[in-house]
Order: sequence, then structure tokens, then C-alpha cells
Amino acid sequence: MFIDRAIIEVRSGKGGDGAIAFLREKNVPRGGPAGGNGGRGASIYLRASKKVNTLINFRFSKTFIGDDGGKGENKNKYGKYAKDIIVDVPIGTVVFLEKDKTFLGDLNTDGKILRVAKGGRGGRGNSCFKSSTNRAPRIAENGEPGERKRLILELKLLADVGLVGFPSVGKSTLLSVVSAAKPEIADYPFTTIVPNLGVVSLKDGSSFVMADLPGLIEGAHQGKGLGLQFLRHIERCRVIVHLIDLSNTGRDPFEDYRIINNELKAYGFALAKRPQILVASKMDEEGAKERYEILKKQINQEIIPISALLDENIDEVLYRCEELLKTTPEFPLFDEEEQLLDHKVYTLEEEEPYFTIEKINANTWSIGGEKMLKFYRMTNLSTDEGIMVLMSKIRSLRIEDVLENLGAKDGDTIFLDDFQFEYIR
Ligand SMILES: Nc1nc2c(ncn2[C@@H]2O[C@H](COP(=O)(O)OP(=O)(O)OP(=O)(O)O)[C@@H](O)[C@H]2O)c(=O)[nH]1
Ligand SMILES: [Mg+2]
Repeated sequence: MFIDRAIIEVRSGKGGDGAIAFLREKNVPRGGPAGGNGGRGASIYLRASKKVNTLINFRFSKTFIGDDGGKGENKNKYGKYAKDIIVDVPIGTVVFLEKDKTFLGDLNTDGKILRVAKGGRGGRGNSCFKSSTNRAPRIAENGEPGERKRLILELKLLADVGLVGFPSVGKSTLLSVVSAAKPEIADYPFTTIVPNLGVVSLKDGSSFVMADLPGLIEGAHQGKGLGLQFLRHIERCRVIVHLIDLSNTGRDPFEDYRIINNELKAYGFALAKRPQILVASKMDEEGAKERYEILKKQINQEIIPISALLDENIDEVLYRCEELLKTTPEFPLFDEEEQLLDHKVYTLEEEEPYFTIEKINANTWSIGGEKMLKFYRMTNLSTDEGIMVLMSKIRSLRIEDVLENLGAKDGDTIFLDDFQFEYIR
């Protein structure tokens, strides 16, 4: 069975705890603090890979758990970094958070990688908390917890050409005539439930992938029929071949045409802007020619009349497809810029920032800002509790995130007035 949707759980590892230790050497009666930092927990990544074609394996293996980072040790030894987990998924997998359907990424090219759960950072050992007032801090941070998320993976069909139209208009039949695919064909609606793919090879040596798709009915964009599933698949098709049934269906062909186009428009994602080839199907049926003449007048666009049964005009459709594919770019599934705009955070009128960050040299940074310095100076750092208060302030202001964005690297030195600590992510 073709599975195009899976739900998985990912859990990144917790960071290792920082250590509290002191140097005890023969000739150094009161050695300084020497507790090392904890190691980073394992992150979990998804990677688009040519080697995987379906999401079927995620039916059996659904949970991915990263190892925790190692604890810091004495003599300033860092805890072990846990090995990240990389999970291969088919090219074309789109990832969402299950809980609120937030879009996380579109793995649309081979090798593209997406971090879906960040490993916790290791806690700092006590040697990080030395200051002029507290030379032997008995304090260390615990590692940052890992993340736990449930993800929806969706594989969008990667086809160049998608066949759309009402149920039973002959989409699967056309696919079976032009490719080696063997889709089910029957005269009842919704014969096709999951799309079939076929490779169409032309006489000039070129080829493209065509997909028949489940039939579409009015209200599909609200989930009627197999609608939404169908529409999800077609997002990946660059060219749409829109089949209009000219046999005696009891419906009006022009009305069919209008309804399908409205559904494409209502679903969004610029589906309606895809280049469309109009095809009148089942021209061998009685009365088809008369209906075709009427339809031609109603639609001011070329409509290719075909009969899959008699193999009439089929090549014409294929060459039109090829022509359009040459000039049609791939459509981005999600406008990533638009996504960012959606999440833009607006703040009130410019307020003086709580803190500022200045780069002193390649691996040294300085935190400033009047409010931050005031807070620092009012904190009694001669006790471990005082240091902890300061560190949690730094965390709650997300200063470390800002440092990361500015390019700070593990091991960099951060100054806050005369206090000094090590940057670790
Ligand atoms: N006379 C005639 N019948 C056709 C032609 N093409 C398809 N049919 C018939 O139309 C019926 C439906 O064909 P399908 O190819 O299954 O239609 P579909 O569009 O894939 O239908 P769904 O998968 O249900 O959406 C079948 O009974 C076919 O034999 C044609 O060119 N001429
Ligand atoms: Mg079909």
C-alpha cells in the first residue's frame, strides 16, 4: 500500500549535568574549582534521501530517542557529546508539528536536512562560575532537558503532470494507455483512492512522470469525497491535465469544468495558477462531438478531444505536456518567506533594550546595557545562590540565543562587567 502520511515521535537527549569538583594536587592545598561541563544531548534530524521512497517504514518504527550527554567530570573534563540521530525520509516529505500543525520544513531536495529536536546543552561545571568574590563556587548547572515532539510527515507525490477531473472521466485509463502503470479502472466513482504513477516516454527520448489522481467533486476543498487527499497530492504537479467527460454523464461539461477549477482555486497554494491542458475525454461516445462543439464556444481556450479507447489524439496531449514542462518551474510548496512573515513578532514603541552584546574579539563577547548592568551589580555574587540568580536571569532574557545568532561558539568567553563565564550551547 502506498503510505503518504506518518506520525512519529522524536525525543532529543538531555544535556549532561555540569560537575562540582576542586583541584586537589599535592602542592596545591586549596586548588580552584575544576568541575567540567556536561556534554550536549543528541539532536534528531530528518534528511531527504533518494534511497527511501515511501513513509511505510514509519509504521513500524515511530519513535526516535537521542542519547543524553555525559556528565561533566573533574579536572575540567567535558562530559561526552551524544551522537546525533539522522533519520532518512523520502524526498518530498513535508514536516509539521502534530499539536498545532506548525510547518517545520519541506525536505524537497536530496540531502536536505532539518533539525526536528534539539539536543539539550550540557550544564556548566563549577569552574565556570569563578568570580572575584566567589573563588570556590559550589555550584553547577544541570543539563538542559531534551525536546519531545510528535511530528506529522507527509509525502507529496512528485509528479510532473497530474490528471484531474470528476470521478470516472477516464484519468486512470489515460495513464494506463500512455505508461506501463496498471491502475484500477472501473465505471464507478472513486475507483482511484491513492494516486498511481507512470513514466511517460516520448519518441524523442524525453520522459516525464504522470499521476492519475482520485476524482474531485464539488466541496473537495472542504474535505468532500477524497478531496483533501487529492489536493495534497496535486500540489507537487507542475502541469495539470484537466479531463472533461464528454460522454453522456447527465451533467453539463461546462459546469464540470467550472466546478473543478473552483475547487483548485479554493484550496489555495496557487493550484489554480498551474498551467492547465484541457482535454475532452471519451470522444468515441455518442453525442460527444456535439457536446464538444458547445463546450468549445463556452471555454475560450484550446481543448484537445481524445479517446483513450480508440487511441485518438493521445500523442497530442503528451507533446503539449512536454512543451509546458519545459517552461514551467517547480512550484515551492510553502513560501518560506511568507511563513516567517506570519510569525513576525511586533513589539511596542522602541524601548531601551535590557541588554546589549558587543563582540570584543573572535572568541570574547561582552554583555552590556544599563538595565542588565544594574541587575548584575545588585546581585550578591559571593554566594552560590547569587550566581544562580544571575544565570537564570541570563537564561530568561535569552541572551544565549542572541549570542548564538551572532555567531558565538562553544568555549567563547563572555564578560558581564567583571564577571566572566563560558558560552556553551
Ligand atoms: N468510451 C470510453 N470509455 C472510457 C474512455 N476512457 C475511460 N473510459 C471508461 O470510463 C470509466 C472510468 O474510467 P477510469 O479511468 O477508471 O476513470 P477515473 O477518472 O480514473 O475515475 P476515478 O478513479 O473513479 O476518479 C471506465 O469504465 C472506462 O472504461 C474512453 O476513451 N472512451
Ligand atoms: Mg481512476
